[in-house]
Amino acid sequence: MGATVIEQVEKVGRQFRKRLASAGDAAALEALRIEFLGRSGGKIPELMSHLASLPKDEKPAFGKAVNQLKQAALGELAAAKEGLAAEADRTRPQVDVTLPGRRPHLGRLHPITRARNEMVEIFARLGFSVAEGPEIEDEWHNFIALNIPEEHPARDPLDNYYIRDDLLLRTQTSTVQIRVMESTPPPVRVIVPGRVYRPDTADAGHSNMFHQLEGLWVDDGVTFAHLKTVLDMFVHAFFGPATGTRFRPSFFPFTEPSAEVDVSCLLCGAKGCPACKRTGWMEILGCGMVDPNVLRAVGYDPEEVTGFAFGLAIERPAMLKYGINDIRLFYQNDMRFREQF
Ligand code: 2NL
Repeated sequence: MGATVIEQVEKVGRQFRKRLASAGDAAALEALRIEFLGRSGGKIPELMSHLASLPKDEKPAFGKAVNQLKQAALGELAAAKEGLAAEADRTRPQVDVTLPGRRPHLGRLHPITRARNEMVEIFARLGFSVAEGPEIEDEWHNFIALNIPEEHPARDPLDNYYIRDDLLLRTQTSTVQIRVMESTPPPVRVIVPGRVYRPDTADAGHSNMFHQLEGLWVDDGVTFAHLKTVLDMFVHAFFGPATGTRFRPSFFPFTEPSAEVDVSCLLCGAKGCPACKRTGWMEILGCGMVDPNVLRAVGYDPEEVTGFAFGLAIERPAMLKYGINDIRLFYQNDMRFREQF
């Protein structure tokens, strides 16, 4: 008889656990609590009604068994409740999708990069390839091979960024063309874009770092006519076919003869305005026929080959083309400026 009532307790226990396993929310747990532990009519308290019919010596063991089941059921219900709460916490959305989004800043090309790419593309169509080289240079590549003598004012230590007795930040990218000629027999047809450095005080038109694009074409029979044609074609491709060009005699140690090239003022259509100082023209580059001393310095024979070279600051045509009135805007990374390109 005793064994059967204990079995009764175990059966209610099994029932409770089976139902508990399938209770999926707080309401189901509460219904389970009322069904099994409810003060009036709960299945576990109800078991106690058997107590009266048991022999005296079996009562304590039976009472203990019912009590243990009650305590266990209470504990398991509480644990299940906690488990549900933790599960809800874990699956609650971590992101508030109703908040306004953060708009990402899209990257874009810097106007200097844009202008350089356009120039490289134009010269590539004329058969020029791109060469690059170091920004820290020796005096041979920056001055001596370029026919700039020791006493020349361009070599004044105060007008250069020397980083050691014999090393400086390059002041033009001609250094790379010297390197190309030193390592390649003629013909060469290269352009060299890159940063150059001069200790200038910054203002609307000057920066102690700017970007140069130099070009060089050396071959048997290259003449000033090739120089004029290539630069005219460049100006027309970059600024538009209606742009006028003007070649004025000039002087550079590394070219002879030398010239400076003006383009008709893009702002006033060559009528004369404050931007072109009422001349109708704006200077954009320097050029000339490579000096025989430079050809000899790299081991070329000036009786065999001739060449022309030119150099420009990328900033300058970029400012003219895009209507930028202060060179410093290029280097400040102000997004209000950058986003206009
Ligand atoms: C300017 C314009 C120029 C060159 C650069 C050059 C390079 C070699 C040989 C000869 Cl390897 N010339 N470059 C020529 C003329 C002008 O730059 O205003 N420079 C001070």
